Formats: sequence, C-alpha cells, structure tokens
Amino acid sequence: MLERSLVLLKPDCVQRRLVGRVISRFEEKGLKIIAVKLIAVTPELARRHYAEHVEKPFYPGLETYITGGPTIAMVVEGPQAVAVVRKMVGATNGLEAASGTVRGDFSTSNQMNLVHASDGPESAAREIGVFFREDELCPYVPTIRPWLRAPDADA
Ligand code: 3AN
Repeated sequence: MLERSLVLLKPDCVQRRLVGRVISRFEEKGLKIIAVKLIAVTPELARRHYAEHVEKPFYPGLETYITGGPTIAMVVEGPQAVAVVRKMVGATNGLEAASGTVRGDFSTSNQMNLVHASDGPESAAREIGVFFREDELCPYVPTIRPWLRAPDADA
C-alpha cells in the first residue's frame, strides 16, 4: 500500500551536518521524496505539529529545541512508508534505538533525536497538511521503478 510520511530533519540534524546522510538512507531504501523545504519552525507551527504533546511537561523544552534552528521538512512516499520510515528512524530515545537506525547510529538523546517521522497514516495526513500545501507536493513515478519492486507490487 503506497503511503506518505512527514519526515522532519530537526535542528540538531541540520546543525550537525547529518542532513545528507539521513536523506541518503531514505533514497537508498527506494523511498521517494515528493516534497522538501528548509524552514524556521515558529512556536505556533510547533504547537500545531506537536498538538498531542503541548500539555506534557517536556513540551516547553521541545518547543525551544524545534524552533532553535532551521528544520528540513519532507514528504516521503513508498509502500508502507509510515512503518518503513519509523523502523529506519528507530526508537524515540537515541540511547535505546537499535544500531542501524538513524537515532541508534547518531543520537544519544531522548529530545535531540534528529528526526521526526509520522506514527500512522492519519497523523501523516494531518502533519503533511501542517507543513505543506497540496500544490507543494510533487508525486512522480521514478524511471528506476522496474528495478525497485516486482511489477505487481505498489508503485
Ligand atoms: P517520536 O518522535 O519517536 O514519535 P514522540 O512523538 O513521543 O516521539 O515525541 C515527539 C518528540 O518529543 C520526540 N521526537 C522528542 O524530540 C521529544 N520527546 C519525546 N519524549 C520526550 C521526553 N521524555 N523528554 C524530552 N523530549 C521528549
């Protein structure tokens, strides 16, 4: 099933110059980036994106962190993209995330865990709407498609 996930390369990822390496992982897996932009997340945008966390004790620190530098927002598309991307990103806490995942390989923090990835198709749709207008998405069929998956699999 073809899905979309909102992926944020958060300010620590940008500041640590890990953007290229993280994006490469998604490209190498065969996922498609169908939208991307560099943005300064405002407190208002942070509250919309992290609506479920606004009341949590760690939220003020989370807002300071996500508004503390540029973030790259992307829409990643592929078969079962939500679960696939979450698996590639790893557990929330970098200290617990498995080796081979982005957080497991590059983060030792619960908060500064480099990447956000949607946790379900419904939250993906909501979060993509927070960061992108519909006309900013650029879906396409990659010319390498015949070498990525069998003909009867999802595009
Ligand atoms: P995930 O990003 O793995 O889906 P969430 O949605 O539970 O994790 O948390 C959203 C973000 O809030 C995390 N990516 C992390 O930056 C931050 N966060 C989560 N839990 C904590 C915590 N206990 N202390 C500080 N920051 C946290």
